[in-house]
Amino acid sequence: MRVAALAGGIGAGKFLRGLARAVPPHDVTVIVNTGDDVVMHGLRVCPDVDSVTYWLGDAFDRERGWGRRGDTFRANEELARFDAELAWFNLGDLDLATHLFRTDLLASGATLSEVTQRVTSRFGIDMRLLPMSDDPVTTRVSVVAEGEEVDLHFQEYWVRRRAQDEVKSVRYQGAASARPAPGVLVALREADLIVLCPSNPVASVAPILAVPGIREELEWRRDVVAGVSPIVGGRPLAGMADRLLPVAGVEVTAAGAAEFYSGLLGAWVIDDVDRGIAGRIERTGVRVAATDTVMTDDSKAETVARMALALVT
Ligand code: FO1
Repeated sequence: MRVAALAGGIGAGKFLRGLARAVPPHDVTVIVNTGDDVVMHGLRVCPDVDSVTYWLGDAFDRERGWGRRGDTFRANEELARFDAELAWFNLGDLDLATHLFRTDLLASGATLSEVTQRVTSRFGIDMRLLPMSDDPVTTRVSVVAEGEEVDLHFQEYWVRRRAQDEVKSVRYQGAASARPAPGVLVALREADLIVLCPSNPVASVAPILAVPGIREELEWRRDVVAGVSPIVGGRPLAGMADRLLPVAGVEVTAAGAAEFYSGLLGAWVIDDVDRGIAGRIERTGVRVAATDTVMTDDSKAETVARMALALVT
């Protein structure tokens, strides 16, 4: 049973821990968003790749919702003493080691795929993690701030400005000329199940779909594509999956998120509380199953993963 998963951060991390209990982890390829990658103080930071790595490596800080459990922020605090403006993106001391290691290898000519393989093996991860592309793709958010339209890096919008601005549009700079990372298209072509993790559709999954060839592969293989709704009862399952859906013109419901993936989904897993809208989604030609998708532990996540598997196999 070969599985390919399209993944963002928190929701994906939780789900993939369950998937690891449902199928042999060696059979899983996780294709991770890099659109929210950012260069900070000269260091390449890959928030979604690192989130999935830390979740699967049992090192994620579940309470904070990002970074490593037990981390300290001494370096960042010291940076703030030089200039508070420099320290808005909080890099933990342990987390910094990951960025130092990655940046150094990239500078010596390694690709992001190669670096990711080194990082995930250090965390003892059996799944294969691939960045969506080795080429730079940057999610940019156009917002109205103090009456003027400004174009921001995704992290400036989300962390620095706390996602408070009115969003006009989102674009994935560089995506049109990016190539899928080695192994991505083959993994999608050969998968018995392609799963869209319960991640933010606009911020996490859409950048992956924007890399030429990936969306097309899902369209061809629609029958084996199962998504897990990141929206439960009109609210996000984890993180900020509700944000930005309105910008894409769809409602913040399990049906709206399914609509966002129109033409790509064979099946859609929703939460029990959303059973009432299952018929609406089914009428668009998508198989629907409901379960408790609030993955408060690995065994619940396993149930969700098994449901996605059952819908396509
Ligand atoms: N999120 C925050 O809300 N504040 C931070 O200071 C912050 C720092 C940070 C550092 C490394 C990292 O990998 C992620 C970090 N995040 C932080 C999370 C990140 O901004 C987003 O949640 C993801 O990019 C969305 O998937």
